[in-house]
Amino acid sequence: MDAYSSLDGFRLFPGLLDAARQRRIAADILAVLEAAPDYHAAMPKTGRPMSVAMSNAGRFGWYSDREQGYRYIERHPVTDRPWPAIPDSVLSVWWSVAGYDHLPECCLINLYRDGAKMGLHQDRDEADFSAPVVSISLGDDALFRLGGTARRDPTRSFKLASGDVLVLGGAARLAYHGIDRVLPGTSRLIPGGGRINLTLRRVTRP
Ligand code: MD3
Ligand code: FE
Repeated sequence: MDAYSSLDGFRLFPGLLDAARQRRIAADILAVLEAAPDYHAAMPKTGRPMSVAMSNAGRFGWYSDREQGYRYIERHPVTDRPWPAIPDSVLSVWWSVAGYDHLPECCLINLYRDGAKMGLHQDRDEADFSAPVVSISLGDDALFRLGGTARRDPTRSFKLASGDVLVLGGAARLAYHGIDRVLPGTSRLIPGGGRINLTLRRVTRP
């Protein structure tokens, strides 16, 4: 399979998902959002809402609020119901690229609408960094920034398009990364426009 890599463990599969698979996954995720509506998580301490709206599928969902900060929770913060299951259309992507023998436990759904972006950060709220994170991009193109494992390391930018899949394992698992901006009107996949990114994660040690 064709993959770009620079940092050890960073693999980009441009256009891995064809249009039919993108539509299947988008429809399955819209159904998850019917059962588990998106919300704006808040920054720890300040309570400032993030511009990206979120929801989750799987046993654990990623969440943050002013009082308790970043964490995984087993119930939707508003409905108090368990998160919906991760759709098979999404799990099949994990099995084809993760190279990891256990199921993901969280599918974080990031919904980027009008001007939403995500600052440079590390993903370190999970108990096991030996599992990779798999990211699926759907809808509008995004400018993605990837750095190193220290905040001051140099960064480089990539465009992520609908159907692109990223695998972050090895050293890349703890790399700083963010979304500088989404390019509106570059895809018609998501009703109402915008971008959806799915990140599949292991939360606990198997
Ligand atoms: C590099 N999401 O949910 S996906 C996130 O497009 C997140 O919504 C972005 O960062 C988005 O935490 C970027 C690509 C990605 C995901 C996880 C990573 C890159 C990563 C974990 C480690 C290093
Ligand atoms: Fe992240």
